[in-house]
Amino acid sequence: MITPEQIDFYHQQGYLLVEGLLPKDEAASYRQEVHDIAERLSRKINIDATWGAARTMVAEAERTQILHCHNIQYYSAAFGRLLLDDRFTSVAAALIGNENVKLHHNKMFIKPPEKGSPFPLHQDYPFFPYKNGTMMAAIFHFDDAPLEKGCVRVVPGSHLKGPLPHIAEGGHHLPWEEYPLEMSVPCPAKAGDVLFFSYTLVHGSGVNVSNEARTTWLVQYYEAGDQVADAQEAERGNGVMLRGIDPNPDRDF
Ligand SMILES: O=C(O)CCC(=O)C(=O)O
Repeated sequence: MITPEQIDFYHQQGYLLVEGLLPKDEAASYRQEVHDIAERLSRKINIDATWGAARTMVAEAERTQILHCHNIQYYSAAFGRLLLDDRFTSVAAALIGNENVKLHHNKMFIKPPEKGSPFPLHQDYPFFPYKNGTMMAAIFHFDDAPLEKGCVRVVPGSHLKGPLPHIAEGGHHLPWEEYPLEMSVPCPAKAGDVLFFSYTLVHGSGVNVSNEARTTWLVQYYEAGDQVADAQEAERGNGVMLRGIDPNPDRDF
């Protein structure tokens, strides 16, 4: 469990790195699962998810890649179990301030060695606006993510500004001139650490220039009573209860 000081830090800064949420050997086994999924999928489809906007952050000659897949609980039961794991959901609930937590979606990322794609600074809000703004992300680190691996970077306290206008083209991102990547603070992490943050926190990441892959899993979740603010793309898995109950059930399948 986390301390009241950690909860206060989250509310003031918009993020919280929980160190050692998973033991290193367990993180290593999820790392292998993620790389195995990427291997199986890559035989059939292109799973590079580099944003159009990220392409302009690196020279054409240094073309980068990020391997990704959404909702990997459909590809390996290990992630179905981890989604419901009390070590994760207890922190998620404490930071949301509510015991009822719903999944929005999740996605694995492998930033390959020497050429792992960056993410321009952005909030997650414009991708899936919700009425009460309870949406959060948790990034599980399955291997070490120092600065040179293109670790996640944040602008502390930026969540307090609320939703900001984004440029939609090439992936919702903030204007470069006002929000260069350099204005953000790197959040290096170790295998087993989990970075929690609000979906109005400005964040991004740099290129992986190291000789090892960076392997992460991002889980996006919200307070179960929150509702979509406008029509948006349906996410497979959205609505699954991760903890507690749905206080307003409205469907009978
Ligand atoms: O994994 C990263 O480096 C950042 C991912 C991110 O910002 C996102 O998917 O919205």
